[in-house]
Amino acid sequence: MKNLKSPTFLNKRLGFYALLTFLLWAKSIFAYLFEFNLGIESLRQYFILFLNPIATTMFLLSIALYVRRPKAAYRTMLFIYALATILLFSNVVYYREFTDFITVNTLLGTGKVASGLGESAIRLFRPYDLLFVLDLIVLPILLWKKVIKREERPVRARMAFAMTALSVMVFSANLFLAEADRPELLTRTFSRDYLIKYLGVNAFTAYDGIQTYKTNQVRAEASPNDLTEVEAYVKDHYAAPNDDLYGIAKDKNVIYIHLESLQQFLIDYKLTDENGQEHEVTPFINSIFHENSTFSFDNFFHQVKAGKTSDAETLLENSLFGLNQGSLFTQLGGKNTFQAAPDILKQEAGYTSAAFHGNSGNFWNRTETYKRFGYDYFFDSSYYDVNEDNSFQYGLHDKPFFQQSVKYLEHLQQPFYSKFIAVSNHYPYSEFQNDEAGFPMAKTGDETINGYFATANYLDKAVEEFFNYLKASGLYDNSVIVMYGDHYGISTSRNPELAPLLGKTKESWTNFDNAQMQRVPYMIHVPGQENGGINHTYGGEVDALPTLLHLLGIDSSKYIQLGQDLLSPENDQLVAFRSGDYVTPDYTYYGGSLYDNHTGFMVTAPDENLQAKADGWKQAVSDQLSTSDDINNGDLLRFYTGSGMETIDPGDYDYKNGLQQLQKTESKLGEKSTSVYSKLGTSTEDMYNTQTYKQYHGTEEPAPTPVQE
Ligand code: GP9
Ligand code: MN
Repeated sequence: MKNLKSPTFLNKRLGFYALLTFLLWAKSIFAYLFEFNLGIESLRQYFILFLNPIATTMFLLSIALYVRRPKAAYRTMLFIYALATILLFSNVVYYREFTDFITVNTLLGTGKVASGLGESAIRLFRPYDLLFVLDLIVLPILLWKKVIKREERPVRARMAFAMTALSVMVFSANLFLAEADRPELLTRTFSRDYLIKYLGVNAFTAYDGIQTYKTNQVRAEASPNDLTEVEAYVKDHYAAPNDDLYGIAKDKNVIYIHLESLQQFLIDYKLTDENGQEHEVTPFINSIFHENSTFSFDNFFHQVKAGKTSDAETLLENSLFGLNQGSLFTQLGGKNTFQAAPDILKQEAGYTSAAFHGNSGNFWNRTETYKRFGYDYFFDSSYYDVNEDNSFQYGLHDKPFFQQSVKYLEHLQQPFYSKFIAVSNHYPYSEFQNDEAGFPMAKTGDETINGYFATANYLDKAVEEFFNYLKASGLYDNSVIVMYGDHYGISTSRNPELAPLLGKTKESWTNFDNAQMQRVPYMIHVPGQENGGINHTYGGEVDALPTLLHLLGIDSSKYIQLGQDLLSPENDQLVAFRSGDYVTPDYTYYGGSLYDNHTGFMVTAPDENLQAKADGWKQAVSDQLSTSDDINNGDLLRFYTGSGMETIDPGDYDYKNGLQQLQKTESKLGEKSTSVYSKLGTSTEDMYNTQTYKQYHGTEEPAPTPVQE
C-alpha cells in the first residue's frame, strides 16, 4: 500500500466528503435502475431520479463537516456513510423478496414482515452485492494505511454550513420538480415506489418516520374508553334490515367488480358522433342495472378523498371513511385492526376470500392492508402475464385481467368473497383512442373527457365477457355480483367542459351540478331474484357493507359500522362527502352553499325551519366523519370485543404461491372441496371467451368460441 497514492483532493476533508457523496449517489442510481422497478416514464423523471440521491446524501454527510477533531470527523462521516449504505442495501435485498421498500414500521418489527425475510434472506443475496458494501471495509483501510490522508485542519464552519445549505437548496429543487411531475405526491402518498422514484430512499425513510411518529402518538393516547362514544353513535344510527330481503343471498359467493372511475351519468348514456349516430357507452352494465334481479341505486354517491380507489375500498369493506388527508391504506392499512368484510364473512360464515388486481401489490399499500382486512389471497400483477401491449401505467387491462383471473378463481373454495379491481377506465383515458374496434371519441376541448367514453366502453365489454364466463362455468347462479363505481372519472374542474354533453352549458354549470356529478353506480345483482329494481334511496359508499351483509343474512348491528342499510326503511338518506358537504333527497350543501335539489338553485335566505334542518344535517355529517376519524386514528377496533371476532394476525397471511396454496387445500379436502375446479373435475379456463387487446387492433385472429355448458 505504501506506493499507492490517492489524488491530493481526497486528502482534504471536503474531497473525502465529495468522494463519499459520489459513491452513495452511484450506488443509489445503480439500485434505482437495476434493482427497483420504478416505472420511469419520461426524461424529466430520469432527471429527477438522478438528482434525488444528491441532496439527502450531501445533507447527511455534511453533519461530519462540523466536527473539528480529525479522527472524530472522519469517523462520523464514515459512520453516516455506513448507515446510509446499509439502509439502501437493506432496501435492495428487501425489494427482491417483497417488491416493496422498508418502512419504519417494518424496522420496528410491528409489521411482522421482517420475520418472513429472516429465513429467506440468504438466497436473496447476489455476488455483485459485494460492490454495495465493499467500500465500508476498503475506505477505513485506505485511511488507516494513509493511502488517503486525513486532513488535520477542520473545515471552516462557514464552509460546512454552505454545504448543508446547498443540500437544502438541491432538495427544494428536487421537491419542486417532483411536485410538478406528480402533484400531491406528499399529501396523497400513492405508493412507496413513487416516493422513492421522486425523493429517494433517505427522504422516503425520513418522511415515513415522521408520519409513523405522528400516527403512533395519536394511537398511543387512545384507550378503550374512547369506544364508548363510538358505540353510542353506532347504536343510534343502526338501521334495521328490511325483513323481506334479509338473508335472500345467504351463503352465496360474493363477487365484487370495482368499476374504475365509472360515474352514474354514464348509465344509459349515449354518445352522439359527428354523423349524429348514437353510441351506448356501457350497454352491458346498463342491462344489469335495469334487471329485476338487480338492486340498483341511482342516488348513490362516492365519498372518497385523496385516497381515491383505496378510500372506496375502505368505505365499501369497512363502512368507515378514509382519512381527511392522504390514504388510510398507506398510512394505517399496515398497522390498524379492522373488522372488514372478508374477515367478517370468514368468521361468521366460513367464506374464503380473494382480491384480484392487475397492478403491483404495493400500490396503495394493498398487500399489507388486505392482510388486515382478512383477505386469504391477493392476486396482484405478479400473478398475471403483463406486457407492454396489454397494460398501461396502472397495470393490466381489464379484458386480459378478468380472463387471466379465472385460473385462480376456479380453485377458490365456495362460498367465497372476491373482489376484482378493474383499472383500464382510469385517467388519462388515452389507452383506447384510435381503437380499431372503435368507440368514438367525444369532441370537446378536453382530451381527458374525449377519451373517457371509449375506455368506459372497454370496461363494459370486459365485464360482459366476465359475466359470460360466470354463466358458462356455473358460478353465476351461486353468486351475488356487486358492482360499483369507485369515484368520479371527470374531475370537478373539467365538468364545465363536459356540460354540453349532458345537455347543459358551461356558463350555467354550478357547484350544485358538481355535487350531483359525484353519483356513481351501485348495484347488487342476485341471480334468481325478481324483486330488485332501481331504488332511489340516497346513500353512499359507507352504506354498502351493512346493505350487503343483511342480504347475506348477517346481522350487522354488532359491528362498528358507520353506514346504514340502503334497503332499510329506517335509512336516514343523508350522504356525507369527505369534505363535510352533504346531499339529502331535497337539499345539497356543497362548497359552503345550500341548494334546493328540485330547482338546482342556491337557497340564499333559508327560513328558520330549513336553517335548523341544515344545521342538523351539517352536525350529523360532522359527527359521522369525526367518529370515523376517531376509530381510524386511534386504532380503536383493537379494543373492540363486541363483535366476538378474533383479531387477525397478519403474520398468518402470505400472498406468495397463491395457486399452490389453493390447490393444496383442494387436495386436502378431496371430495369435500367446493371449488368450481373440483366440482367440474376440470379447468374452466377455456370457457372464457375474450378478444384480446391485440385482436382489437386487428393483428390476430379472434379466439374460437368456446363450447358453452
Ligand atoms: C391502482 C388503481 C388506481 O392500482 O387502483 O387507483 P386510483 O388512482 O383510482 O386511486
Ligand atoms: Mn380509482
